[in-house]
Amino acid sequence: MKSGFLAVTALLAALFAGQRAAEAGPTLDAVKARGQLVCGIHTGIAGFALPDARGTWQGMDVDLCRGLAVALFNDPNKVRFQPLSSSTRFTALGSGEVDVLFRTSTHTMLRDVTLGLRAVTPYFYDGHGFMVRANSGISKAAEMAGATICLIQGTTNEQVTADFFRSNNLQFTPVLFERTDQAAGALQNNRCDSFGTDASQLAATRASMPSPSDWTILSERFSKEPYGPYVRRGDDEWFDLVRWYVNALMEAEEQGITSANVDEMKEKATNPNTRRLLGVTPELGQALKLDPAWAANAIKKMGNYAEIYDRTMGPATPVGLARGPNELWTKGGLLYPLPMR
Ligand SMILES: N[C@@H](CCC(=O)N[C@@H](CS)C(=O)NCC(=O)O)C(=O)O
Repeated sequence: MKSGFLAVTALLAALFAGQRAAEAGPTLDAVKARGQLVCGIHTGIAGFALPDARGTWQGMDVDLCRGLAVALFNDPNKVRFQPLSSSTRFTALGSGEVDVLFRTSTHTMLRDVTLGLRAVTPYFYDGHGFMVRANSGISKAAEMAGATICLIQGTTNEQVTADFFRSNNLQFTPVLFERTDQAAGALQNNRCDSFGTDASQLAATRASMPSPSDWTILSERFSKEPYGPYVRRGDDEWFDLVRWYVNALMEAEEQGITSANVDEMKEKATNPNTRRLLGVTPELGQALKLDPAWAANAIKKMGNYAEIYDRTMGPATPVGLARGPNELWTKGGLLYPLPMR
């Protein structure tokens, strides 16, 4: 009887240890020991990740990486950016070349389940579209029978385009490229009739054309393309951190906390949700093994979700995208931050 009890206890202890091992993960410790985050980003697209005239990376994905560096180190410069093409991004993450991807990457089931990675949480909602010459006479994709379509290798857009043409019994010829600038160049040189990619990427590509008004983005959307950060599978601690960091930026917007008022809110807030988010009470930071001010610091240095969106791709920028589905749920959009308690 006694040995049976001991065996059960030993089994439970082993199971518990196994569970703890699964929860703890090497990434946070490695990032802390390195003193720097390594973030996989796009090779160059306005609005998400593009070097400015001084060579400094700008864009939403870039700012999300910088904000994560602030949550970790209270320093937006403690991040190294690793540009990755669509076809190499997931293997680069899997092999440990980067700690996280913030790289215009759609959260799909098969990527989430089969790549040894995890899509964390959506931070930008988009859909696949097509861009054509304004004088092409094409107003909908069904008019592109026999067209040559520029696509980027290793993207969801490859499959979405093939699905659309096949399901409509239309022929098309794909021309595949590794980088966006190559596809945009081929489009301008009439090597293809259309460029097929996410609408935000089309808007950014169009804005960077010598004569944007020569190009039309067809109004139809052919897929759901929710962008999520990706991390390696099996590292729950790091997954949690990335997930709740993204959530915190949306939660800050919902609570009206901005880079301009975060200090005052921290000092004066009586709302327990605000006090928890800003680390006046320390439980959220403790749960993530971070400083209690992790979210307050990120908001102060990089802004809440709205501030990041507006300065990188909002209507006042060359990309010029309205918030649309990327508004908070309280304003008719899809952003629904989870409760932070
Ligand atoms: N959301 C798509 C990818 C969207 C995207 O990033 N597409 C283009 C931009 S049009 C690209 O990959 N460009 C490659 C590059 O320039 O590195 C996916 O997850 O597969």
